[in-house]
Amino acid sequence: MATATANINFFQARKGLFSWIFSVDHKRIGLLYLYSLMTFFLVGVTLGLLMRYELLNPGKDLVEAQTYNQIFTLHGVIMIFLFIIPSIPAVFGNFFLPIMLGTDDVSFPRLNLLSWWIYIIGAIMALSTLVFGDGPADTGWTFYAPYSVNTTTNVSMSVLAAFVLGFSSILTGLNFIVTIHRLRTPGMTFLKMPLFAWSLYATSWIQLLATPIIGITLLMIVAERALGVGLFDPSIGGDPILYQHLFWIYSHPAVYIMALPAFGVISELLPTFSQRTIFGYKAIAFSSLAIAFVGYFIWGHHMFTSGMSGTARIIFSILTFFVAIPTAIKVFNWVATLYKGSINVQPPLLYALAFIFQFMIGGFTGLILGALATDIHLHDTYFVVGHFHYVMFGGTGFAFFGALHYWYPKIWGRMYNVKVANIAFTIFFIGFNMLYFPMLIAGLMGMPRRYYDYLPEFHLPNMISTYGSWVLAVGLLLMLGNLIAGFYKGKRGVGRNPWGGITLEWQTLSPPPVQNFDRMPEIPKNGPYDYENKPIIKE
Ligand code: HEM
Ligand SMILES: [Cu+2]
Repeated sequence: MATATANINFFQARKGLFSWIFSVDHKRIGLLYLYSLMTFFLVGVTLGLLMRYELLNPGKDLVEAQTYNQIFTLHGVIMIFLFIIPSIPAVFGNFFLPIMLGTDDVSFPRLNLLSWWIYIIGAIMALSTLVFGDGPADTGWTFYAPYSVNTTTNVSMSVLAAFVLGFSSILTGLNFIVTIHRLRTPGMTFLKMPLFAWSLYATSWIQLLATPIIGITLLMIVAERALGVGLFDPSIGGDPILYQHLFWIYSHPAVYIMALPAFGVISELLPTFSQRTIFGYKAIAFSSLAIAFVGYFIWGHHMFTSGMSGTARIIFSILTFFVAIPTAIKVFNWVATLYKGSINVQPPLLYALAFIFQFMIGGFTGLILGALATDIHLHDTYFVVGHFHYVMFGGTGFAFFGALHYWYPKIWGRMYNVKVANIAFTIFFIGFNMLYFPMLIAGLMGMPRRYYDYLPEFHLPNMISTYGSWVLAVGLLLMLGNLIAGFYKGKRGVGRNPWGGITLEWQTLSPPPVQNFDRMPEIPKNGPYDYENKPIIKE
């Protein structure tokens, strides 16, 4: 591999917009996803801030009730389908999976480019509802029937967008599964794969098997709206509960499409910054598969108040508790990795620690919602809104930004300002918890979700939450500003391995050459996290 061109890095290879948007290099595609996904994320954040502003005081602050309904729906659609589902796999999976496996690209590079294009088309469709038809859907991101069949807002375009985006997700999953089976470098057995690769593997199977279900279900909504076929609307002979089953059969596993890659990232960050071999490699690897599997059988916990039989509700409740087991196994192993580690406090580690803290709040509030008795009280309250933001944003979102700070020097060959990153993290972390913890309290007090107004008794938690959203916005802007400043002014010469990581991406140049490696990577003999026999990486 050590040819003369091998040292041209992937930024230098070809220049110009077209060399990017038609690139089949997995690294460039990863960055295309990064830039587009961050743009949509900022749109979603803006909508979130608007909602929080409306909820600052009881009564109308900013927008009408109907506008508010459309804002939370668009916010949900953007955050779920355009940001958090693709996030870690599409950006860091694309960029790093082939490098971590010691190979030069994914199995189907053109399909990979196609999935980015499909993603962009789906995103444009989702945002086009702002100008076409009666405006963005007002159903909530769940599109529950029969309202979604009857409202005049542009539900059809929103669900078609989600349908199209599903293909992008499926193609990425397919690509990763084949890449992991076929392209591992000689000597890299399954049990020598980094845990990030394991997590992507489990995720990919969910993407491949569950996504078609939501695709078909959403098409049924379009058919129902256009032709009145009578699938979900009881006034024409349909069954709205059927819609809820079909929707959650995908959308619960989709929670693991969001969570598993984040677990994978955390399993990379902790050994690096504890400078210690990961504790319980196999347990972490196999628990990802267990979560992916059990995750298929618990969708009914979203429907405890929808009119399911008592037996079904008890079974779904018990099965929901089962998924806590493999998840707890991971948390124990992470904490054990930190224990007796030699901890090197750096920005990525801060994000990882915040992840563990916030994901645990998300997980425990999830158990409260999974318990049949307590869910009856909490269903459709702000407790749920607090819970899922802790999981998706406090969990996966923080893992995403941790990954960005971790792999930043590898991707761009420069280093951001660490001090500013630490300050930004602190503000972001405080803002996050100020924004969402009061939602849990408001929910316990009985405040329902999806309303633009509330009773005066809920004022205090709402006020704190809105102030928190401003603190969070400041932290977020500082973090992104610091990362962007780093592209232009960040210190160069970070070397191959600035953090002392042990997976293969740290053996190559920063930024990586077009072919990924300038020489054959060495696979650590005793598995991927053997800090006792850490290979010495020469510059
Ligand atoms: C600045 C950041 C954010 C703010 C201020 C914010 C705020 C809010 C608020 C106030 C609601 C509740 C609306 C209601 O029930 O009346 C909401 C709903 C929601 N948020 Fe966020 N959010 C933010 C970031 C995120 C992120 C990062 C995600 C996903 C990763 C997300 C996903 C959702 C979803 C799925 C809903 C439910 C929408 C629905 O009810 O259909 N949010 N958000
Ligand atoms: Cu669920």
